[in-house]
Amino acid sequence: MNQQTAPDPSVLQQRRAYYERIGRHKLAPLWEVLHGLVIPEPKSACQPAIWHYAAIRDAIMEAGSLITAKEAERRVLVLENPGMPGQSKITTALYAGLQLIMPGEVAPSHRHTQSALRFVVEGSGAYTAVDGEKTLMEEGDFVITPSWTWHDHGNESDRPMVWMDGLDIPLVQTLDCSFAEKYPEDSQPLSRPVGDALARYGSGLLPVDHEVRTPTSPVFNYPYRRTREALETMRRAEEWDPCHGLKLQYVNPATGQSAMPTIGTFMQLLPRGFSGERYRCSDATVFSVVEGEGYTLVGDGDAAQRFDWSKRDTFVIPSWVPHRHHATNSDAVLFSFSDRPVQKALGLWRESRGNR
Ligand code: GTQ
Repeated sequence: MNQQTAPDPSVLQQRRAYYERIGRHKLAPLWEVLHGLVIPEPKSACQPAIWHYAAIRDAIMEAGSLITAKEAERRVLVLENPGMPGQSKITTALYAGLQLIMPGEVAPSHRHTQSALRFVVEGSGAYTAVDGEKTLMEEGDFVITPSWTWHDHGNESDRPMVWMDGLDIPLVQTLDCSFAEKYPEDSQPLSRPVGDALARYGSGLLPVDHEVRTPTSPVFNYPYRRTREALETMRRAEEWDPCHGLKLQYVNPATGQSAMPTIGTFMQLLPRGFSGERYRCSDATVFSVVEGEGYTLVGDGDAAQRFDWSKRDTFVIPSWVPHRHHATNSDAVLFSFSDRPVQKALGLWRESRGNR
């Protein structure tokens, strides 16, 4: 761009007076803000951050004695991005939280236009019911609550369960299309047996007359057991991606698209000793550590931060921030989610590898 000389003070004064006059007509000069609006590359308020599970587990459990799941409706500690405090955002477009359900509790049924994912962090055997079907949840399972479906959660096991919620709350807020309502009872009636959706849609088969009516996957629990087995079998080919190790995306089997329309979900295996190459992408990404330990270098040079992580930790990498994953003493498995499907649908998504 051309170098410009600063205008003289009287001109600046005339402009200010002009801005004030046009302000009365609900007008504002673009040239004062243009360079902050149309920027050469993403510069987000979202900051890199990590939540070590060992450091926050007590606080999560304490919520269990301060408020019931029923009173809270959803007893969740929001994972607040430190760059956007008070906004209930983990990235600019997405929300995340850690939800606790104690044995015997029910989080009452409701529905909303926001889509939700659950990623089970600790515990075994609690359930989510979605649209008349219950699914029992195990660590590492990825469970979907599609937009506008009734859902309630309960724990009939004898141990607390904690899962990470990921929702497109900020995105829906930006678009002003939030609708929500409560079900008249705590629990919705069940109309299908446990496991029905997975059998019907998640076995490489579809009912012969299946029609795609919504963009969300009809499979609403992707069990970790199957995902882990896929990674374990695939690793034998020794085809490691230099940045991602071995990375799979969850898909809607009826469309081949992302399992959820607004949130992309992924699972990756980093073999022991893996040292990833530099990578960045325009979708800010939330990671949950399922197995193993390692670290991620976030940023470049002197400004780089090192996030050491282990099982159950959560960390977030903002849009376009370069990072490298490392697995140290064991294989590591990382679940992640982002707004990638939205960016892709709009032709906006970018990534870059190596030193670009
Ligand atoms: O389980 O429906 O973390 O509606 C935030 C909003 C969970 C839920 C959250 C919600 C839910």
